[in-house]
Amino acid sequence: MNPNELNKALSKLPLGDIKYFESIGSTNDEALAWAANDAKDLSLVIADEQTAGRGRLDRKWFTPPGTALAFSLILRPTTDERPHLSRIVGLAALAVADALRTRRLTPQIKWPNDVLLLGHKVAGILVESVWSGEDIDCVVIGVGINVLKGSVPPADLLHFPATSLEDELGYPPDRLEVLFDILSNLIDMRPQLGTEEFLNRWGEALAFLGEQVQIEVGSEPPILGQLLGLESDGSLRLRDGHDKTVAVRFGDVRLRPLA
Ligand code: BT5
Repeated sequence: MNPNELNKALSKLPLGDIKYFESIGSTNDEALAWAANDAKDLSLVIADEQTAGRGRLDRKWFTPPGTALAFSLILRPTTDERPHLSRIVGLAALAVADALRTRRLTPQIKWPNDVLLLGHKVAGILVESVWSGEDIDCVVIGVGINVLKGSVPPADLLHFPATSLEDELGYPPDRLEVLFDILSNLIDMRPQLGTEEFLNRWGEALAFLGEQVQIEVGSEPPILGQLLGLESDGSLRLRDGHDKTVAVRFGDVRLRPLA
């Protein structure tokens, strides 16, 4: 990825500052440190390669050089956004999903933080916060997308099947165009974060809607139930085996279809 081309490709977006790295440990780590310092709203950290990319609970995220998108966007939430920060992961997932839809793909969001194409993971999102006392000062939205075939990790390293945009499209898409579309979607959708319409769009994009799923929460026995949709804060709503509606919050959760 060429930093001049990157700046040019993003010049029409109202971003803060941009930091580009040919290789970095994790863009989220860099963005969290920058956010705790003086980063402006909508500042971006992006890398061609990550050597210590992270998923949730310090699981590894693979970003080999020259093949993927790995970036972290810093948001300084407005007063209106503050009550809805648990929806930010949905904002990022919908921004990715919409960018794939414009390429005639059919993405689905595997709650809480994955984007799937035909049941295969093509993108993962990691939202982290910088706190100032009791309040969230900044939110860092980390996004990893498998763009070219070479970004897909070997199957034996995965718990869930993975794919790339190139595999699904049949041609290699331009990484910078995909990046532009995602950021532009996210910025456009941001003012709707607290609306019912946003929640409905997010809910409609969920994978396994109406299906039986299994959710593992930490080391507790799995919850089995029918996936009904989202609660207002973005928690997942299920109907369990006793016909009771239960809400599953974000955290140490893994969702799987009951195949
Ligand atoms: C995620 O976690 O899916 C969130 C990934 C976020 C990555 C971005 S890249 C930019 C920013 N900087 C960072 O350091 N992170 C963010 P989780 O749901 O915990 O899934 C992690 C699991 O996905 C791993 O345990 C692997 O099984 C699998 N995995 C790792 N790399 C993958 C890849 N490239 N494609 C598909 N699956 C992958």
